[in-house]
Amino acid sequence: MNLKYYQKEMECMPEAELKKLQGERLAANFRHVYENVEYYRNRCKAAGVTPDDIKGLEDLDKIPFTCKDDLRATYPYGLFAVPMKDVVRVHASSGTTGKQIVVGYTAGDLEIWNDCCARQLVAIGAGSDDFVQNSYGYGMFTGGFGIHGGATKLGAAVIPVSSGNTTRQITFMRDFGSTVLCCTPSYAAYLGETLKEMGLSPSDIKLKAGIFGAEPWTEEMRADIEKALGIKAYDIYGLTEVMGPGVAYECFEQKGMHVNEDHFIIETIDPETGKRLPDGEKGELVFTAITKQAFPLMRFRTKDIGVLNRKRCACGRTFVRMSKPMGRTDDMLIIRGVNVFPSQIEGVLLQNGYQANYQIIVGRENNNDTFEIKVEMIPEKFSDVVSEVSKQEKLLESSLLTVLQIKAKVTLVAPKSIARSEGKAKRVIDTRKLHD
Ligand code: DLL
Repeated sequence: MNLKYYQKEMECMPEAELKKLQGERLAANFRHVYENVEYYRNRCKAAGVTPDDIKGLEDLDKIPFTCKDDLRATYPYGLFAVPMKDVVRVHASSGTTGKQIVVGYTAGDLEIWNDCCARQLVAIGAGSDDFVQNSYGYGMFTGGFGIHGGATKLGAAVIPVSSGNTTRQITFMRDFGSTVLCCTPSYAAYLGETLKEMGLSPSDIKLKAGIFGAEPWTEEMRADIEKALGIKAYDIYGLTEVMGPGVAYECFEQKGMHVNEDHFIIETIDPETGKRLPDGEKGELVFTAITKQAFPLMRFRTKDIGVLNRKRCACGRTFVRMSKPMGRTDDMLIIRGVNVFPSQIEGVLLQNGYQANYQIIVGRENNNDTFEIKVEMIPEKFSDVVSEVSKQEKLLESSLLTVLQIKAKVTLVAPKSIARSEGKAKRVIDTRKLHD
């Protein structure tokens, strides 16, 4: 195995040096946020914390948390820490109420992001000779542009195909000689099936590796994808609020994802008490951005559950490894790589004159997510004429598509046919086994 690093001086920095660097960067960035974000300054004042109190890593616990609600309360730009003239990019993703959460980047932030994604590509053996087929969605989603920036910085040739148009993806793969594929794991599995359906096999393409993330996937799925596409499949973790893809990346070892600790501090906390947990204990992942300037969140609670491993990795990197996320503390679903909150669905139903009597059914067929919403007809709209029912279903499907950015199959069912609950409504039936 030919071990390569993109920024070895950082990726393999001795632990004591790394901690010192993190402490210095934390103190400086906390001051930057405190001085420039009124909302957060007020939070700190209420907690009795000033920049003079934060001198190093040992003071991390004093810093108040940030969560998705804070992004909602300050929509769209209230948490930005630089003047808007210095912002060169914004991205967005679903928030809990259907309102998007908005994040921004300075030119310097984009360079950091490019470096983080380039590290991932190099860690799996990619270099300037590679053709990176980037099938993550381009647009407000961070996946497409994030990987694009990393691959470009590395000097690889990017094929910016974005997601969708699956047979064309295979044609490009074959004709353009793609060697690295980047997309969600469910899309990778679908591409594998399509390859087969087109009468082709892995020997007809030049792919050698893939970088798949943005949604939960299992080791079984990894094995399926590796077989179907004839590649090594690697995991990548990230989230819009923190940066996008590239917050953490897998190396050849495929045993956890290295967190880019020179740019982010990761902690695990008890989601109930907010208390910091020792490494090795399962808890909610919390990130602090210590170098980003436009949108640096302090102690952002991700709601993802995971475990940290500080044992030295055989690859030589000293960055801590996080496990695959093992679930979430909220009700966010990730369907075909898109974040979906049941509250968004409920909002659309109510706006369309339906009641909150519905059931979301998510499953997986051939490694692809299925997504159906059963909705009770209401007496005023009741019809037993098939064409009328189907018209109403189509209307709802299109309103849902606008809000969710993903297609759901709507089935209207008879009034009062969905079981009423006596406690918390069980609105989601998720039969996917996404966590090991
Ligand atoms: O999914 C960023 C990304 C793009 C990551 C491309 C990797 C590749 P969001 O849309 O904000 O950002 O969704 C973030 O997705 O809190 C996790 O719950 C989940 N997630 C992301 N990566 C993984 C992964 C992008 N490798 C949310 N495994 C996060 C499991 C993941 N879940």
